[in-house]
Amino acid sequence: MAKTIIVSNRLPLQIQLTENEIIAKPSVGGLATGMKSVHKDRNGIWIGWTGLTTEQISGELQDKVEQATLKEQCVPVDLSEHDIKNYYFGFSNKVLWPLFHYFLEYSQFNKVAWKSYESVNQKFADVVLSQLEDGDTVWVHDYQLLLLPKLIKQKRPDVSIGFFLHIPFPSYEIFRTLPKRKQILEGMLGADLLGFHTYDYERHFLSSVKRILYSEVKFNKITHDNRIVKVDSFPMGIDYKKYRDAAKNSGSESSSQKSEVKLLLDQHLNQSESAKMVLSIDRLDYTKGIPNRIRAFEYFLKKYPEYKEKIRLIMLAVPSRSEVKQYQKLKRETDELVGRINGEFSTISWTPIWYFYRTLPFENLIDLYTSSDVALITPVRDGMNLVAKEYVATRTDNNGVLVLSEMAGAAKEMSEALLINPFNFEQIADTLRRAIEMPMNEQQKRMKALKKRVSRYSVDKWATEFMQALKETQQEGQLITAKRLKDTHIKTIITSIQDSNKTLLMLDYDGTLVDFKTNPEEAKPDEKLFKLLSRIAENPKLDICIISGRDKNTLQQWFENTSYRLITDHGVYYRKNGIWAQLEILKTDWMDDVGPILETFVDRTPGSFLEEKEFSLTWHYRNVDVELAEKRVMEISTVLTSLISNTDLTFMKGQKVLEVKSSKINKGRAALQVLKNSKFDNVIALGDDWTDEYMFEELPSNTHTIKVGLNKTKAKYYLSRVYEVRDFLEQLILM
Ligand code: GDG
Repeated sequence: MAKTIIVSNRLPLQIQLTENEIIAKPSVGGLATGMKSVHKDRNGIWIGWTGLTTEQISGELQDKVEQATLKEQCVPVDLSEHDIKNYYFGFSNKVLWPLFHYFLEYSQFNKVAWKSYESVNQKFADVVLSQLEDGDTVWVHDYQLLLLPKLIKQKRPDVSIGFFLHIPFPSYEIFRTLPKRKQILEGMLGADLLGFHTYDYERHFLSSVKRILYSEVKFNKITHDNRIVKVDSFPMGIDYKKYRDAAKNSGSESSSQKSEVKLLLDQHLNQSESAKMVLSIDRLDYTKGIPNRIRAFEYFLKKYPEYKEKIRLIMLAVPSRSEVKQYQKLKRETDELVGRINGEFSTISWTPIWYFYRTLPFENLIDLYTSSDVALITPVRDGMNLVAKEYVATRTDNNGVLVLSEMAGAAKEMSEALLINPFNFEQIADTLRRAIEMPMNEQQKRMKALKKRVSRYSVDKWATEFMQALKETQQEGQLITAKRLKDTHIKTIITSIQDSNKTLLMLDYDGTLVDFKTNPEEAKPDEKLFKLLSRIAENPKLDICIISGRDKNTLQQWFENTSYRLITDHGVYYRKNGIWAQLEILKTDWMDDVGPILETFVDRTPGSFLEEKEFSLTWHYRNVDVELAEKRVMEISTVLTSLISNTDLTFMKGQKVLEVKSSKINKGRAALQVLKNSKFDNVIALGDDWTDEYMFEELPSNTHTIKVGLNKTKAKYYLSRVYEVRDFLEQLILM
């Protein structure tokens, strides 16, 4: 049975090593809960690191750990201390994490860490590939594994791969500073569906793809490597019922059952009618805006001194990545700030900030949520922020106020919260006051609306919707009307060659015989291609014809020493038996009228240029800012449409070019001219772009037409890449 393979840096397990036993217990984090329906209920497996390095579990222990994880439907990836130091701390947490959270100055690129990131992603790929069976689906998670989708896709193009990024995707202006930006984007684009928490992250990602890889992007679909990659936003939710039920139970405890934390909290709240509690919970991370929050709270106490002795900020900071220098610095800064403020404001009966630097058990977390009148969640940058949603879920009486940073992904969905800019202390202080003073009916109105959304879009729904979208992406991919060229079809083609007197093999050049290059001069034929073609040409039953939009001189130079037929300039010139002829008699006086108009666009569009070919004018825009180019292409199209109506001119949009030429020139007409009065009784035609569609359309219906790439086509078959074309051609030699 086909299964889903979930891949994340860490397995959702807590491994305990005792003297003679190893216990793997499922952990109960948000992701593990959300994936339950995909993982355990659907017989899936989860691949990731156990949290123990190779050095810690050498020898027999390793087998034991593996056995224990397998029992939980998990497969471990073995990582060494070196891997953790470099791949995890070095690249993931010292380069990607700060950069993706706009902490450009914290992002320190180094080669060793990058190499390790590459090699660990490969380790993950090896484990995934070893577990993959036909029909399986893979779902990769987060910034530690950005290269993994491509590594899997390269080996198994048939497998459907999803990827979800849990942190923000930064604006292009930030992302472009990453030395390995191209590799990172290409790695991600190995997936068929890419998910982000918000539309903004999706938008930033698409902008980087357009500007760095120059890939074609239409709405949320990217054409990359002859595949369609879909991008969408899926805001992650929480296990709403779990938090709601725990909050209900926490309210019904007798005082002897109450936890220590709860008793402490009660003590504060019972101090006076007006005693209020403001809560903040986060990992101790510089993205969470902890120092800013403390300073803003200090400012609040100064601006509104009437709240002294009444309001208390209770701050839970969970230890995190304490091996990294910036986290150590943040810890010192937080300790000092709390110390200074408590020193300055405390009275005998009141300390303004209760600060816990530790992880609390789940029940205590619930106690904090249920006892707090206000949740003050003010990250300077946060992918989503689940704490905000958990606070809402625990408000069983619909009271309480959520003050939330607009820099958290969650703010996009939680508009009924009081949204603040975490850098604006004035606004934070005033909003805190508003939250404390908010009338109960307003609190309840806002909280009800928040709860409705948080309960509806739970983490389970998030996972199910992602999987559903991935399935649809896969089905859309199958909508191409052409059939994939399989061995049985190749056999039929070979038989047709054997049964015919003479077969014409029409081959487009760029994108069919060689990969498309940004700089066209780099796409010269390689030695292997020359050999391949000359071996095919040895067969007396086959004639090769290269049909291309390239100019006569270039193709003549490249194929000077061959006897192939050549059709150049989209069908203007034809070489047969080494002699060139012009297939169409064409006028060029129109260029004097159209040229100056195109020049005005060149002047207004930095990076673009005009190429005057013998029979056409081509406006090139591959170096133009993508968005400006889109706008200009629309403008030029409008101008040209009215300019060339009632003429025999036409214009075509190609790969980052717009070409004006006579409508008499096209590969279809040219191909038919070659066939006219010819000895060919069988034709095979291959091409990748839409100019080849004319050829597929015009050639006789029994032609074996093969499209290269996954775009819509009139061809009967398709192959997805250039190397598959070469494999196919190899078989024509061996027949
Ligand atoms: C990343 C992104 C995105 C916290 N303290 C304790 C404790 N927690 C739990 C909370 C919550 C989770 O940890 C924290 O989740 P966040 O979403 O707030 O933040 P990150 O850890 O930074 O997560 C973030 C998330 O991925 C999901 O995509 O939302 O933006 O940065 O569930 O309850 N749990 C317990 N004790 C604690 O002391 N038991």
